[in-house]
Formats: sequence, structure tokens, C-alpha cells
Amino acid sequence: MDVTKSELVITAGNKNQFPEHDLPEIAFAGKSNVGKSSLINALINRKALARTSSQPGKTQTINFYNIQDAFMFVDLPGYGYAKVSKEHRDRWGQLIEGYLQNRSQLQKVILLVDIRHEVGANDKIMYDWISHYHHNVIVVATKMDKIKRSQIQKHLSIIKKGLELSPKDTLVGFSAETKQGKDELWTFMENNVNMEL
Ligand SMILES: Nc1nc2c(ncn2[C@@H]2O[C@H](COP(=O)(O)OP(=O)(O)OP(=O)(O)O)[C@@H](O)[C@H]2O)c(=O)[nH]1
Ligand SMILES: [Mg+2]
Repeated sequence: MDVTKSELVITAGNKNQFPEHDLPEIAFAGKSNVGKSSLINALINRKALARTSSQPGKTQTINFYNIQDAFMFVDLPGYGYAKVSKEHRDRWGQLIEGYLQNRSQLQKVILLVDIRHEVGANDKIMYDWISHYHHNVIVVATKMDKIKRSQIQKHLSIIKKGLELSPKDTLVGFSAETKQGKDELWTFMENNVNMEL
């Protein structure tokens, strides 16, 4: 899909700020710094609509992006950022649960993991949560440009095993640098989300 229109609707720090609309939502979840905001920018051909940072913990609110007036991308704050207080983690937990558990517009949660790393406990918890509510899960292995081409399959199969992916699920390698995997991701979304296109 070629996105020509995308805009930030709201950065929500609590659930009263979640926008009211009827468009389907696709949310991006994963560890802090894994590349959620970068993935959103790559998908919509924008350099920096979603703010990114080399420092983990950049996105701390839930950010809603209207795409072509057809659906919303929802950029979630990352988990597993060690340098935050317990109070911060509790607030994060409440915000993200408030979104994931009750959001009627939510059609897909895309889980991101770093292709270089073993799956962490939080990744597994998030995968189990998503697969409980959704028939098939899509996992994106990010930063594919950081490993040798010859190592890609090995890393993908480590992730598959670590998350215990079901045969119904899809695992896509992706790079925000080279845009590899972008078309495959769009095809998945077009086939799995009721977009008003
Ligand atoms: N080489 C490379 N770097 C990437 C890729 N994707 C993201 N990055 C870099 O990784 C860092 C984190 O990217 P973000 O998109 O901000 O990560 P995030 O998951 O939104 O992080 P939080 O908002 O903190 O949860 C930035 O420095 C990005 O430039 C990729 O595919 N390849
Ligand atoms: Mg972010």
C-alpha cells in the first residue's frame, strides 16, 4: 500500500484521551528500543512522524496515527526498560492494559522483537496475550540489517522457538534501514484487517 496521508491524532497519557472513532486499529508492541516507531515511519513513508530515539523509553504515551482515513496505527510505549521507577512501570502497565484489554477498535497487535536477541520473558508474555485474543499473530523481527544475510534464517528460527509460534502465525524479518519486509507486512495487514479502503 502506498500511504499518502498520515497524521498524529493524539498522544494519550491516560485512557480518557483515547480518541473516539470507528476506524480499525493496528497496534505495535514490543520491548523498548526494538524499533516500533521506526517501523511505523517506514510503513507510511515518513522520516519522523513517529518520534524515535537511540535512548530506550522514547515513546511513553500511546500515540494514535490516522492513516488515509482508513485505519489507525497505534504506537505503544515499550516494555522492559530497566532504568525506570516502579511508579513509572505501574503507570505504563495501567495505560497499556487499559488500551489492550478494552479497545473495541483494536483489530491486530503486531509484536516486534529484535532479530539479534533471544526472546525475553516479557516478549513471551506479550505473545501469549496476543495469541489468546487473536486467531493468528504477526511477529516482526526488526533490525535485520544488523546481521549477516547468512544468519537470518538461524535467528528467525530461534525467535520462532523462543515464542513457541503456532503454524498459523507469521514471522517477518524487517529493516527500517533497507525497508526489507515492508511489502510483506503491508500484504499481511491488508489481508487481516478490515480497512475501509
Ligand atoms: N539499524 C537499524 N536501526 C533501527 C531499526 N529500527 C530502529 N532502529 C534504531 O533503533 C533505535 C530505536 O528505535 P525506535 O523506533 O525509537 O524504537 P521504539 O521501539 O519505538 O522504542 P521506545 O519508543 O523507546 O519503546 C533508533 O535509534 C532507531 O534508529 C532498523 O531496522 N535497523
Ligand atoms: Mg517508540
